[in-house]
Amino acid sequence: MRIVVPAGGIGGARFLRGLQKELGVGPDSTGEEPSITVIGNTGDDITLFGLRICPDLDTVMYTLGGGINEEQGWGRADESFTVKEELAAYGMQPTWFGLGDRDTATHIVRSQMMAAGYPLSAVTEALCDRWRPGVRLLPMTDDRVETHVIVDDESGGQRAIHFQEWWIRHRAALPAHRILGVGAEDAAPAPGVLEAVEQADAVLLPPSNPVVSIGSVLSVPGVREALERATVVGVSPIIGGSAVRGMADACLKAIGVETTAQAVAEHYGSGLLDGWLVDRADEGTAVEGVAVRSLPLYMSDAEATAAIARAALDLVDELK
Ligand code: GDP
Ligand code: FO1
Ligand code: CA
Repeated sequence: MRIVVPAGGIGGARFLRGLQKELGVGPDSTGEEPSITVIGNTGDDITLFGLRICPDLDTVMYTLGGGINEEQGWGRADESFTVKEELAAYGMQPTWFGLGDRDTATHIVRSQMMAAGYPLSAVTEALCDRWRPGVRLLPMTDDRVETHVIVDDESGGQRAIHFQEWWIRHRAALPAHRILGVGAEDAAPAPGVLEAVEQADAVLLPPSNPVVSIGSVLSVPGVREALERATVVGVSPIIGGSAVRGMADACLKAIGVETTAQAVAEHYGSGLLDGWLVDRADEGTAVEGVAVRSLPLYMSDAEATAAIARAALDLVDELK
C-alpha cells in the first residue's frame, strides 16, 4: 500500500502521526510497505538572517522524528532563544520571528547545503537522516515559492508582505486582500513528487490549511492534475464552522471561501476530491460528486487521530 499525503505543518504532522500508528509504521520505519510519501508545503518558507527556514517541512520532520515542541506544535522541544536575543541586541530585524537555538542548527545545515548547490529535496533527505520520520518527506518543489499576503499600507495603498510576517507578527488580523504564491507559476514539482502520486494507492489530504498549505502544494504546475487522477480522500480542517486551531478562517476569507467543511470541499472540487470526511457536527454536508462521511475529527490524541486515518483509508477502499 503506497500512500501519498500532501501536508502543511501542525495539522498535517499530527494526522501523519495517527496514520503511522494506524498502519503500524515509523517513526523508524525503513520504508517497506506500507509506505507514506509526504509532499510538504514550502510556501511558508522564508530567508531570515541569511538562513533558509522551512517551517512546514521542519514541523513534519520534528513531529514524526520525536523532536517537536508538543504544546506549541512547531519548533524544537527543550528550546532556548539565545541567538534570537543576541541578534536583537545588535538591532537586527525582524524581532517577531521565534528563532530557536536548536532549530537554528537545522537552518544552518540547510542554508550551507543550499549554498553548496544542493536542491531542497536533497537537503531535506539529509536532515531526515538524523530525524528518521518514517515517511519519505519531499518538498513540493525545489524552486523558490513564497506565499505573500496583500494588505493595506499606511498611505492608503496596498503592499505585499511575507506570509510569516502576516501570520506571526500580525496574527493574521490584518485584513488580507489576496494571498499569492510568488514563483509558483514557474515552479516544477520536486523529483519524485509526480511519480509518487502516479504510483499511489491512496492520496489522503490531512486537515491542513486549505489555502496556504494544501492550496500551495496544488499551485505547483502539474501537481493538481496528477492528484486528480488518483483516489483522493480529504479530512476537513473545519469543524462546525471553525478552524479548530490556527487562523485558517482568515486565509479562507481572503480567497472568498466560507469557513465550513462544505465550502472547503467545494473549493477543492469533485475533480480533485473523491471522498471527504467531516466531523459529526457537520453531518448532513453534501458535496456533488464527492462521497461524504462523518465521524469525530478532533485529533485529540494518537488514538483519535488513528481512527480518522482508518476512516480515510476505508473510504478509499470503498471508492476504488
Ligand atoms: P500549519 O501549517 O501549522 O498551519 O498546519 P496545517 O497547514 O497542517 O493546518 C492546520 C489546520 O488544521 C488548521 O488550519 C485547522 O483548521 C486544522 N486543524 C487543526 N487541528 C485540527 C483537528 O484536531 N481536527 C481537524 N479536523 N482539523 C484540525
Ligand atoms: N509561529 C509563531 O506563531 N511564532 C513564531 O515565532 C514562530 C516561529 C517559527 C520558527 C520555526 C518554525 O518552523 C515555525 C515557526 N512558527 C512560529 C510556526 C509557523 O509560523 C507557522 O505556524 C506556519 O508556517 C503556518 O503554517
Ligand atoms: Ca503551514
